Order: sequence, then structure tokens, then C-alpha cells
Amino acid sequence: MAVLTGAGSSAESGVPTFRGAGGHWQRFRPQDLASPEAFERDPEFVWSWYDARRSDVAAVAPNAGHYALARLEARINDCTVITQNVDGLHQAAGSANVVELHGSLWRLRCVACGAQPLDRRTPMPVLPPRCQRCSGLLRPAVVWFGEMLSEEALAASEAACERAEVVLVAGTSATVQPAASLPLLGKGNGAYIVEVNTEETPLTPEADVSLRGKTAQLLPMLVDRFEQCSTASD
Ligand code: BJW
Ligand code: ZN
Repeated sequence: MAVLTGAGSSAESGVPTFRGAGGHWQRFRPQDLASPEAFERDPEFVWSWYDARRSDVAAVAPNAGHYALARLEARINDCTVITQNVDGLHQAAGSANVVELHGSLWRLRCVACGAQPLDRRTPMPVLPPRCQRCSGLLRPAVVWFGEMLSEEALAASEAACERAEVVLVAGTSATVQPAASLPLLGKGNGAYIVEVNTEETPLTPEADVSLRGKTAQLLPMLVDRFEQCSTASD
């Protein structure tokens, strides 16, 4: 099984989504914050947004949907969680096989020497932070618009979708590429597509089953049912 998650799956933990009511992109323009040009122009401004988001995420906990996916992984031989989220909440809930397609809020990258230190300090003592090795500017190791995703993360995600019998898509607007195309890769190889979202998305017409509702409510129900069925057939 491959599971693709997006911001909606962390919404009930209190982490804002990007699009839609209350989303980041209602208050800010993506190109002012989530682009390499914005960081070049004003690293302190971009960092102040990331610093606030790191503090907000540090104060929240995984929700029932995250825990349900960790339970699912424990039940299935080959289960990969591919997340577009940078909050680390799947790992905090106990998922071990997680691909962070858009990077992590907790990893930094030096724009000069490429060092990638883990750093969980909230708030950062000085903005923008500097590299301990070479004093270069450190940036969040996340993927901004126009940037390439990590080749390794993308290859692992594609392979997981290509060999999946089921691709579960939870809490993503399925609008940002190449993540949004991953379920179609699975579908092309015969996978059954299940979508869980409070709203319709461009992926809905492609899904075999589309469940309308919140991940923290629906994912535990799905996994409960799966556990009952797999116990019955043991
Ligand atoms: C609930 C819920 C609840 C709410 N329960 N559900 C092909 C065609 C067109 C454009 C492109 C293309 N290929 C590449 C591009 C350009 C671009 C792109 O896709 N643009 C589109 C927007 C048009 N892609 C890129 O630039 C990517 N790079 C790349 O492809 O490089 C090569 C290349 C470059 C340029 C041209 C061509 C090729 C990189 C994309 C990086 C995205 N980065 C961000 C920021 C990450 C760091 C950070 O967090 O700060 O990633 S943007 C933002 O969007 C973030 C998210 O991971 C991503 C996806 O959002 P997500 O997770 O789906 O959240 P929302 O808010 O959109 O949706 C939430 C959903 O949840 C909604 O559906 C709700 O209904 C639902 N929901 N509560 C269930 N409780
Ligand atoms: Zn450095």
C-alpha cells in the first residue's frame, strides 16, 4: 500500500493548510514565502514565517488519523507513507516508513556548503541562522516552488506507487506537481485508489472510492475495518 498525505491530514492537529479557508495562501502569496527568489530577496522575512510555523508545530501533537496510519503500517508488509507535509507528525505518531516529499521543517540546509543539520530549536535564537561549518546562510530544507524534489524521495515515492495494490490519498488538494500525479502512476499499474478529503479534488474522478470527511475521523474507521477483515481471514 502507498499512502499520499497532504496538509489536510494535519489540519485536525491544528496545523493550517495552504489552500482554502484559513490556509496560508489566503494571507500570503506563495511566491513571497515559498520560493528561492523570496529567500534570496529577504531571508529574514522568509525565516520569520518558518520560525513561527516551527514553533506552532512544536506545540501540537499527531491526531487520530496519523495514529491510524501507523497502525496500518504495522499490519501491512509493504506500506509507505508519502507525505507532502513538513511537520514530522507521521513519524511522531509511530510511522517508520515515511518519505518526506517536500522536506522537513526540522532540517536546515546551508546554501554555501550544502550541510544539512537537524535543528529543533524554537524559536531560533538568531534569524537568519548561519552554518556552524562555514558561516553560510542556512535555509529550511523544504522544497519551494520551482525547485526540484529530492531525486531519492521522488524515486522511492514512484516505486511505492507503482508496486502498490492500493493507493490511499488523504487530505491533499492534489494540485501541486509532481506529488499530485503519484496516485495516477499507481492507477496506471492497476492500483485501487481511495481518497479521503473533506472536499472534492481533481483526483476525485480518478478515485475508485472517494470518502468525504475528516482524516482524523475516517482513517481510524478505515483501519479498524481493515484490521477486522484481515483478522477474520488470518
Ligand atoms: C482535509 C481536512 C481534514 C482539510 N481531513 N481533508 C506540472 C504542471 C503545472 C505546474 C507544474 C508542473 N510540474 C511542476 C509544476 C510547478 C509546481 C506546481 O505544481 N504548481 C502548481 C501549483 C500548478 N511544482 C513545483 O514547483 C515543484 N517542483 C518541481 O516540479 O520541480 C520541477 C519543475 C519546476 C518548475 C516547472 C516544472 C518542473 C515543487 C513543489 C513544492 C511545493 N512546496 C510547498 C511548500 C513546502 C514547504 C512548506 O511547507 O513551507 O508544499 S507548497 C504547498 O503545497 C506545500 C504542500 O506540501 C503542497 C501541497 O498542498 P496540500 O498538502 O495538498 O495542501 P492544500 O492546502 O493544498 O490542501 C489541503 C486539502 O486538505 C484540501 O483538499 C482540503 O479539502 C483538505 N482538508 N482539512 C481531510 N481535516
Ligand atoms: Zn555551510
